[in-house]
Amino acid sequence: MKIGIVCYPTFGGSGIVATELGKALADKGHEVHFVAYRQPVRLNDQVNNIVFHEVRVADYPLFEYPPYELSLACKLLDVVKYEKLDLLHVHYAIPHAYVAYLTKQMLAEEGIHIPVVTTLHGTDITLVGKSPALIPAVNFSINHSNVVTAVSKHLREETLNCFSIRKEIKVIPNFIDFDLHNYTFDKDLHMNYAPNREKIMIHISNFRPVKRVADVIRVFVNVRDKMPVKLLMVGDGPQREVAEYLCRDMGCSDDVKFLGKTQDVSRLLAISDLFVLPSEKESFGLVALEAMAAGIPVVSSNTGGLAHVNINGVTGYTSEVGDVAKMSNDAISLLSDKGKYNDFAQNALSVAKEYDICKILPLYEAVYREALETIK
Ligand code: GMT
Repeated sequence: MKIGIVCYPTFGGSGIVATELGKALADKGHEVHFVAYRQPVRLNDQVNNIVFHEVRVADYPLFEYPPYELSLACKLLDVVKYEKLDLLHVHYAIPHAYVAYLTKQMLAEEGIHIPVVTTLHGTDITLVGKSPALIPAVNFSINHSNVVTAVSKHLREETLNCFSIRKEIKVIPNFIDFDLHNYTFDKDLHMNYAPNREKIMIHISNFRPVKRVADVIRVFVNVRDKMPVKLLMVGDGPQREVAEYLCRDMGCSDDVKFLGKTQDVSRLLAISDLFVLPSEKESFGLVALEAMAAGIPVVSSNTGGLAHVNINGVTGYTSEVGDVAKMSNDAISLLSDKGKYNDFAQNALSVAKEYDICKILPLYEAVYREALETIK
């Protein structure tokens, strides 16, 4: 098949899922065309069967808000027509689903019919989409997609509860492509961050308020009261400074490294002992799954689909959002009991293997076939 994939190219789970799905499809022989305003972060190496098309947003002094949607629709029109795509798979409802609808309509005028698959990821529904002013557009674009998928049951339920959706929403969970991740332990890197063989806790996110990074610091400080430990804070975003100031206030800056954005999370996960994800909301929690794939137990909140990925008492522990005391105790109990730690680490890896891309890719291919049927 010739598939057009539209995604946000930034350091967010939806872009990562889109990119790694596209790579796997290309590997299987499909021709994949990524369309985004920048090269997606994990589309770093040249892969057979993959073409990247950059959307250049028109810039003109009159435009206080440059029309991204229009530029994307025109780029999609061009790519579908000249690359002869079979279907479009758009990640993140806003604005990609309604841009795809516009493209579909423009193409129909020319006698070209292309189905659209929309994948809902989370914040497009839970945060952005629930702004009352956006609801009609989200309803419309979901209802006019040929096939709709969501990355967890929880997200499907939330979408059905909050919007007026007439379409079936299929659940296709996120996945790990083990071939794309190298979880080899790097002794020098470990020594660099934990010179006295301290345990390493790690958090990776885009530091938006929904990630509750201050809770990560508070949990870390409680753990550090009990044992030698270091914390790696990976990523960047609006709450990074807040977290840095909190570290200074709590006197733990020497033990916390803010590493900023990095493409190579696998190397950092491979040297870490515990992943912390206290999010307010998480439709799935792909980053927790990536940690589990590295064999690291997870201490997290129990929000949304995250509780289904990080299984309480098996792959780690889950707590109510904001329950720093319980998260701290859970982290201490895991890091101080070697036998328990090893069991949880093994469980984390086994559960991650249930989400191997080999199992998930056929589900997307089936959805594509179904979408193609809808236009026959
Ligand atoms: O929350 C983020 O960091 C980014 C966001 C996105 O859309 O890129 O992530 C959402 O999609 C991910 C991939 O499907 C999910 O794993 C995340 O749980 C989800 N984030 C939220 O629901 C807050």
